[in-house]
Amino acid sequence: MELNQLYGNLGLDPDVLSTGDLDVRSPIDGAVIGKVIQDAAADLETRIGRADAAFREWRNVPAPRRGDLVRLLAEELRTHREDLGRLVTLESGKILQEGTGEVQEMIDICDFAVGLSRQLYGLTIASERPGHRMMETWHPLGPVGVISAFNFPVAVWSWNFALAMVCGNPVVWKPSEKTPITALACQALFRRTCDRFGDVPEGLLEVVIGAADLGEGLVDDPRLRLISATGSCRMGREVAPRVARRLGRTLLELGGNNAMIVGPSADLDLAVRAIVFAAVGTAGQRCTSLRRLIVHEDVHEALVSRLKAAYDTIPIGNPLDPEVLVGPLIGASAFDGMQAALAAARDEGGAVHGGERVLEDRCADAYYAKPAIVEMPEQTATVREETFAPILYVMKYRDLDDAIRLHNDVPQGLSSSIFTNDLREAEAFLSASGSDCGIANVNIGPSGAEIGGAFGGEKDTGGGRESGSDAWKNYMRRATNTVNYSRDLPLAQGIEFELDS
Ligand code: UN1
Repeated sequence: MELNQLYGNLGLDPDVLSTGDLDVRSPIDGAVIGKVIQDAAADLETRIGRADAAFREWRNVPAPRRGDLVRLLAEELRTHREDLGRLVTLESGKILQEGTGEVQEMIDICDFAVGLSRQLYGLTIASERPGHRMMETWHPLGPVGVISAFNFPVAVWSWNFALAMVCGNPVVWKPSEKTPITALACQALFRRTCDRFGDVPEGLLEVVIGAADLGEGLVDDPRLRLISATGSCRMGREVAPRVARRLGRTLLELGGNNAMIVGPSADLDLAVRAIVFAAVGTAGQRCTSLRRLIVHEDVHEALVSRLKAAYDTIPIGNPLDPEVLVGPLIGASAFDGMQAALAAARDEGGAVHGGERVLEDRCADAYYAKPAIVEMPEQTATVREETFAPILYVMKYRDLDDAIRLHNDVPQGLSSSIFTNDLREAEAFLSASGSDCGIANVNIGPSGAEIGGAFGGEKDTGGGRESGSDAWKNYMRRATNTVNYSRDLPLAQGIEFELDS
């Protein structure tokens, strides 16, 4: 399909996309697919101001009515699932299945949010005072700043946006500089949604395009009551104290170093499929990608040789080709980071299988790499770091307690899994002394979570939870209300405070 036609379908003006000062390159071949206009600091002020003004109106719209707007957005997304999925592939390089999968994830969270718009429940709590009622009310929090990463350019934003909308909060969104066009497409689809809905304040969604300094502008602005940021642990370490300084809230979704333990009773056929999808899917550029494999010594050899054979036949290439399973890395620095990690792992005694650049002759300006398996003698410094590339470190264990210790002995705590048919092992892994991650699975890989659960992780992953379950509470403020319907004024804690009159 012609690029301009694709843009047109999504409501983007191709002329506007050719006049900007930021070149957007597709990782597929390095070609420029658009020139977008970057915001200046003054634009940021206007945008946050608009979101703040919109908040004053939107917070008073009943939540189910707010949900209706999200329902219409989901309709728009259903209509444009294929086109937006294709744009995700062009801009981020993930295969088309995953590009459209990401749009499906947006539709799913919108549907979830529509239901939620009638379920923003508070508790009623027994009061210790006679003739009193105590309850909790959840109110809209305020405008939310969302900072998103290139690897899930639209889904992670939508987790935040759909919930923020029904919770009554406008969003100011700073997408990755590498994927601004998908953000502008979401904005265009939302604009259409608003036109159909009628009577919505301007400023419910403001998109800010530009470099890190604009992100800092969001982080420091006290009008943005919540900053929801997805990215590296390094980024989180900068964002968290800055937001804390102004006593704002953060929701951080940072790095993962996700592992799988494979026990002696594991179904290896299933395990191989799960491992390959989790380790090489999205070219290893998911925060939930499988990076460490901890295998029982009885099945180690069989599993590793099957994995190597599978890796040797994985189709790598243009992610628009339906046969391809591994697309390009996002760019040169991702490839360099991968090579540096492999070199370091080699120095630490690792045996590297794969990892080299491929298709360089056909795509000199794109970075395709063969996914790597690295057999490690132990969990070295390199293994403990997250490298955003398809590298799978494999280690051996004998005793499950040791495997769990190794599993948890990394700074990050996002996602994890165990393959076992032994109930005791599975339950031990899920127990309080098992995996220390925010996501712990049995007999499925660590990636590809559904939207219904809370998504996020512990330790250096930042502690935030977004998407399903009760993650909506992040986007609201809780008021505890006590109502006295008696003719007395009893005080809590039985305090007597009588005036002489
Ligand atoms: C991310 O990589 O930032 O669980 C999010 C998954 C996806 C989301 C990943 N649903 O792999």
